Amino acid sequence: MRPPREPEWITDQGGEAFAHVYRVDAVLHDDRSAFQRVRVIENLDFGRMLILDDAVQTTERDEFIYHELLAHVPLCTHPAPRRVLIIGGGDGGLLRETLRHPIEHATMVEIDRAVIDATLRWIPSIPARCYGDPRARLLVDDGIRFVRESGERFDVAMVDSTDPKGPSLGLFSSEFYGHMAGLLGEAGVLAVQSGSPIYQQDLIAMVQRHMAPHFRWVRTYLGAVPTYPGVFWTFTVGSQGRDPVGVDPEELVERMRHIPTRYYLPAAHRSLFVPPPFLQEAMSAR
Ligand code: AG3
Repeated sequence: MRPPREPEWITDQGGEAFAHVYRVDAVLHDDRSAFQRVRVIENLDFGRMLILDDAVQTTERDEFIYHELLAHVPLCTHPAPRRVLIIGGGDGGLLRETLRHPIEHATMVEIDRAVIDATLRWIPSIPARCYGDPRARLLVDDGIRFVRESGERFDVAMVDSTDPKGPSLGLFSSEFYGHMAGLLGEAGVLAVQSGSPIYQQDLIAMVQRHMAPHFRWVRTYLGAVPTYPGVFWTFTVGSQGRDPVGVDPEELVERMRHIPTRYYLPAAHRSLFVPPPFLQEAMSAR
């Protein structure tokens, strides 16, 4: 009789000396694209998980938290968004949430087709039917180049990127935010994932510094994503018109009336921007 196989675990490293680990209960997909290793695994607690290199991107069970926060905060900050741009976001979760608003069109520019295909095949509940929506346009292309060269205009843009390494590093640069501001109108809003307030405080400070010259308001907000190292996660929004913190709560309720959510709450919108003091201190110490 053969001894039972040792279970494999995936290690998503946060800081120098801590990580989240996930048991691999089944490997559904494991491939290398031109950009990264793309895996979909099954895990008893979180369901199907999309992993790029060794970083958990999203899981069946908690994807709604990240995607609701990255979509609804900027979309509700703009008074009447019609044209939306998504950079990255290959799993489709952000596009799905975006299309729940009464917008005219959303363009998603993802560099790695392998991510789109793997999620569509193995975790179809995340993209749902977003690519079939006549308002959606999908481009497999370099988002940095698109933002620099397309010349198209948008009301709201979001950057759903991986960790700031390799090809995604340019998505955190001042130059990129400057080009982005050029595509957005007077009331334009940009939201990005800006990393962990536990082990990436320098990144948050850098994003704020790089956005500041190009946007009237720059605000960082907080969410709890159980499957990212350290759980606490940040997003940063740059806005030309309205202050994201100041949007009237009654308007938020009205705008979200037909968009039921499981994490984002109009009544809690403002408090997303108020981190607990220990995090506030850590972030502003930079
Ligand atoms: N984007 C990844 C956020 C960074 C996660 N980092 C990590 N686990 N080390 C998420 C994409 C979801 N659409």
